[in-house]
Amino acid sequence: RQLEFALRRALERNELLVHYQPVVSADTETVLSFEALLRWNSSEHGLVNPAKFVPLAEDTRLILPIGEWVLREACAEATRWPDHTKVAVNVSGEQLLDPHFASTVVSALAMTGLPARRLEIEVTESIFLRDATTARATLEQIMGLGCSIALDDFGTGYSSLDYLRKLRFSTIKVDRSFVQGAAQKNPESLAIIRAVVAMAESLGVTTTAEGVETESELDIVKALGCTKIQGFYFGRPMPPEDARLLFSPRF
Ligand code: G
Ligand code: G
Ligand code: NA
Ligand code: MN
Repeated sequence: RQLEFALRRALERNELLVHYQPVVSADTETVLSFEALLRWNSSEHGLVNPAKFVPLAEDTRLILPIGEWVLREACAEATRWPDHTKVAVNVSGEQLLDPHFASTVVSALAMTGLPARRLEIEVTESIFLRDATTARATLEQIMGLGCSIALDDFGTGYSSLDYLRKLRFSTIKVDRSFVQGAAQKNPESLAIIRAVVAMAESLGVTTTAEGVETESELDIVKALGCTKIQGFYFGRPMPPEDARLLFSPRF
């Protein structure tokens, strides 16, 4: 395929970029972290949607070199932020099951000088479907380095609670579909967010409400007790220069 051929060249042609989306505290509305989100500006295909090229990168295993690049790029960028600010990097199953993944993380931290406690790795439930034992072992290695692990898109996959018992996630990210539902007073969405927040609290895990776009969505997820908020309401994924400005005093 043509897109695959172009993606093979994307790294060396410097066509890949990382954008950063703020995650704020529900209490103080200050920035706690940024999620790194990959973007591809292809010379042939223009801006390509990650929903399209990330799966292609996974199928072709190009996600391995690309993911390594994202990790280094994001860690390097985070060294410019205030010391308490984390960066969250998405990692696919292909990356996590790669035997070199842990050493990729070690070298990204070493090369950039970012302390491990400032790097969060985001995984989805789907990584546990293929080889849960290896996935868990690798995540434990990463946690051993001092990094934290977030469980992304919670509630949309298989939602086995088994890995919540076995792994110490630092954050559960409540999928945007529940946030939207809750703001529309959908009783099932409300009940599910309540249950997730209660479970997270008793496990000592924080919760991030994803995809908060409106004030009514913000109000409801705050009322439900989510600890962190991410979404267009506070900021879209933005170039690193713009993300840095969020730390500068405004006039
Ligand atoms: O950026 P956007 O909001 O459109 O993201 C679309 C999808 O691509 C999300 O599911 C996100 O997790 C995934 N994605 C974005 N950046 C990365 C990345 O650096 N690595 C991996 N593996 N997935 C990513
Ligand atoms: O799968 P993951 O949760 O990693 O993907 C994050 C995706 O959600 C990115 O594509 C990002 O651009 C998108 N996103 C983040 N905030 C919002 C939001 O408020 N509304 C919508 N529609 N999408 C969002
Ligand atoms: Na994510
Ligand atoms: Mn998500």
